[in-house]
Amino acid sequence: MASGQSLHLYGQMMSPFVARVVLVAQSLGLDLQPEAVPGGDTSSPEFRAINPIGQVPALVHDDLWLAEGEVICSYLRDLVPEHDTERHDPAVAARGRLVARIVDLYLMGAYIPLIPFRQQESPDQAAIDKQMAAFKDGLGVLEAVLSPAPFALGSTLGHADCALAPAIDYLRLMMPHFGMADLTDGHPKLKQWWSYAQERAPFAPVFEEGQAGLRAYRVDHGLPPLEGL
Ligand SMILES: N[C@@H](CCC(=O)N[C@@H](CS)C(=O)NCC(=O)O)C(=O)O
Repeated sequence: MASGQSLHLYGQMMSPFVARVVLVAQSLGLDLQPEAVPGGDTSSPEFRAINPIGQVPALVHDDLWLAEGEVICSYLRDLVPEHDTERHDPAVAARGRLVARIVDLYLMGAYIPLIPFRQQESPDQAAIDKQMAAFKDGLGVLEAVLSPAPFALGSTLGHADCALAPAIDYLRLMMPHFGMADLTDGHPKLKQWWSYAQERAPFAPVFEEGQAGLRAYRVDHGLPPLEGL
């Protein structure tokens, strides 16, 4: 399979889960650009028919539909195994998936319950503190796993970078609201990796597109501007 022509990825680049799939596809030589969600909304019947979970990303490839960013990334890697540079070494491949899982379960997983508090005038501070403690634990675990040189786990771009970069770019904009001004403070390996990744290809164009989408979304929804966006 040489091109991504019969593949359809649904979602927006402002979602770090979607941006991950785009970065993985690029690293595999697949040109996969996200398309607008059918029916205009993740709750539409048209989209639910593709992905009953009702979240982006979703992938359609002929008769197959898939959901969940990590599952989609694994599918793409299996589609073009000859382009998957991590496949030859099970330990390297597994470490990349471990970073992705830390991102999903312990960073994004700790952040997502915080989202409703952003709009509340008197949010439950104890509940926020609990999620923040979990988030900080997640950052600590990530720090233990990273070995930047200059990519997240060594000298070549890997799955870990594709999962981590969009999530860190998103979370660095969101966490100041909860009192965490800089995610990299106290995390020297994350800081080293981020200082390399933040302005370089293939990440920077993906960040730019995601940030433009997030700006537009916030304007459309009457949300206040975010520092750094
Ligand atoms: N577990 C999912 C999480 C995906 C997710 O949270 N997607 C969000 C956008 S970042 C979403 O689709 N939310 C519902 C919506 O936007 O309507 C994955 O790993 O792909």
